[in-house]
Amino acid sequence: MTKIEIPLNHPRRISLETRERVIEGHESNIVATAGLLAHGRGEAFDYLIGEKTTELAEHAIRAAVAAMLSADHPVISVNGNVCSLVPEDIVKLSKICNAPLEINLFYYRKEREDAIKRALMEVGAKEILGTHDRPSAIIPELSSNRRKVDPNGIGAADVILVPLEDGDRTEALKAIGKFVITIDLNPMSRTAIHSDITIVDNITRALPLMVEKARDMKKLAKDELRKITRGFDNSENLAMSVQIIMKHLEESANNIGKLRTKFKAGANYK
Ligand code: PTJ
Repeated sequence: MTKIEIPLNHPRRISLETRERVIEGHESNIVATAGLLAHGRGEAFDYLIGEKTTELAEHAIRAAVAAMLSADHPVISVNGNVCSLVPEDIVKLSKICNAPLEINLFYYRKEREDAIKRALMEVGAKEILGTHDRPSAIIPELSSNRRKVDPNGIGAADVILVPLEDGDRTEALKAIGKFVITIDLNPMSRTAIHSDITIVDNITRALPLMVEKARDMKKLAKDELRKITRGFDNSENLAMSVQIIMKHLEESANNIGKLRTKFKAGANYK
């Protein structure tokens, strides 16, 4: 096991602990090797948005939770990264929204499916869809491993939460008429662009907020929930997310000199 001790006062402790969790997930077969790379890409975009949940993301979370609570058949798709980063919260959200969990892997291996199922069961999941022992249907628009779906899960769903998803599958889900919600730190990814609602935030911050919001909003009438979802504009959301990145980069460019006060630049050069 790789486990390293991260000092409590380390300025990047949360980020390093999260990275450790993904590495452990990889060692226990939950996370695909490509999942390590995907996580690194996520880290880079998190840096660019300022490593905090923006008001925009909170707005998207509200619209997403409203869509899940007012759906006839909501489903949550789980991959290796999602399972390693937020197992407890994904199970909680599934229970509050009556949205079954379906394992759907790009890099399928039976050991990975088993490890993910075990990890979700350990934190309270009662039933997991999409496993090899269940019936399967096919998304015709897709050629990858992810074309297989559970007929009682994604196959029958009207609203699907697909966090950290690849672009082809998102497009295929849209092509077969699903309402797609994603969580993706990259507002320019194909998944972000083709989804109906994109939460541009780190899944580790977004999921606990979704659980909290779902608890609050569960008491709202379906009409009211639908109004919230209909009022959301994803193109505007994504354009403003890119603006946030640009503003953050501009501020960083202006402040970089001020940050270099600890050591005089070039002082050790002989
Ligand atoms: O477990 P599997 O086999 O299904 O594979 C899962 C991965 C993630 C490897 C697979 O879906 C994949 O290759 O995804 P992509 O195409 O790399 O897309 C992942 C997206 O998630 C990228 O746009 C990343 O920026 C984003 N991302 C990564 N980590 C986070 C994230 N978004 C939110 N929170 C994160 N922690």
